[in-house]
Amino acid sequence: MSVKILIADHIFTPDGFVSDQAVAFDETILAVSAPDHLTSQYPEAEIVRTPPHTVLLPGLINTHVHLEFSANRTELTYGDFMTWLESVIEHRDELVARCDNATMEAAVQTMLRSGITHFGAISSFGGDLEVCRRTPQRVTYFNELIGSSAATADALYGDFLERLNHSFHTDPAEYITPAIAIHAPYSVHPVLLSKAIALAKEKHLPLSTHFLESPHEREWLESHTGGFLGFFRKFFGTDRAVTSIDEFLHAFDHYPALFVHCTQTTHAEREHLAERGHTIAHCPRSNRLLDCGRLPIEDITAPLSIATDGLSSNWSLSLWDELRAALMLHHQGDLEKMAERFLRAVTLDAARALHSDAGRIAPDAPADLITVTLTERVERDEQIALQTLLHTQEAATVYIQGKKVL
Ligand code: MCF
Ligand code: FE
Repeated sequence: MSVKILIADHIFTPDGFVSDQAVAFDETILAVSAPDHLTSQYPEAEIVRTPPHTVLLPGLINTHVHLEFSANRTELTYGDFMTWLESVIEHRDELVARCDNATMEAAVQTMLRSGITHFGAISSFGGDLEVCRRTPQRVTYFNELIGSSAATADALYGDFLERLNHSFHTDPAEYITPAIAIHAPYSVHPVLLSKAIALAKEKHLPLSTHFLESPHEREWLESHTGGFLGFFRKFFGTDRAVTSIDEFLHAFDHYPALFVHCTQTTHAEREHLAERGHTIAHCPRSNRLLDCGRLPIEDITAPLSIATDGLSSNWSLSLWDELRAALMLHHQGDLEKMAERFLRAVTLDAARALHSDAGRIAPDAPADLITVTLTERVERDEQIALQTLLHTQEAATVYIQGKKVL
């Protein structure tokens, strides 16, 4: 692939924004430097000049989305986690049946147009595999494991393994990586849990789990009471949780994973996640709609990813929309610093959680790049992250592995 030099007013690097610089890349980023310097270093390169007020960023990474639930608009009930979960069970078959490839492709396309070059797809059934194989984006394909009863554990594990194996057979032209998602502490039997974590560790697969999302979940795991008691009595004829918070959490101690939601964690649990090298994925709009509380991001020392969750608990799959919502939800704290932290949460920190070397504009990183063009000059350099976050709906151009896809 021939070398390109992309010149933009502002570039988001791992050290923050730099101005009046350029990036030289083929499939990989070669250098970040002054335009004159790069043109003499790469005299054959094609020069790409972007319009005034253009910001160059790493491609955005949405670590957590449920494509198979993309048909939902108004069917699922919001306002309380248990009510939502019951509505998922009631409408699941019909929602999944309506969610054909065209629906999922549209979801993936809107993500691409908004600048998402890589997403983590939580696959409950394997119905999204074809779409994930075909898309130009990178996909971490999280095969979901679920099953709380010992009686059905073997069958469910077998089904999970089959889907996982299926996702291993990829063409070199596809950008899909197989991975494992453990649904949640309340829904996965400890025997299945340890088998799946051992497998992820053995095969070095990205690993993810929903964790301490709702107050009901915490109450059920601690005291076997609350909203989940009625739920488990009704659907499973049981009245005891299969695991405890500590047992579940410690099962991940020797393999870093992506812990999604964590809205009901304690300070000590959040510290433990940080110590063990885990990443926390934050889905502020989903949390609000399912009444799960606010993740205290000011108390997180672990790397933070911000993700949309699925259309099962959101109205869009745009990370720009998600970041704007996060900025409003976390209404205290320095605005400029928070905006920069959020941009890092959808690039570098998200990449690490998905075992990717992208998410950064730095030499040797894969050339996953997007440009967004603001309509006017940003008066103060300290506000570039904030103003970009406030005003962007779609990317102007998108490169994945150096190839222009939009
Ligand atoms: O992240 C949200 C809320 N928490 C848990 N699960 C899901 C979410 N969106 C979709 N889900 C899926 C989940 O993957 O819904 C099912 C699972 O397959 C719920 S369990 C019947
Ligand atoms: Fe989710």
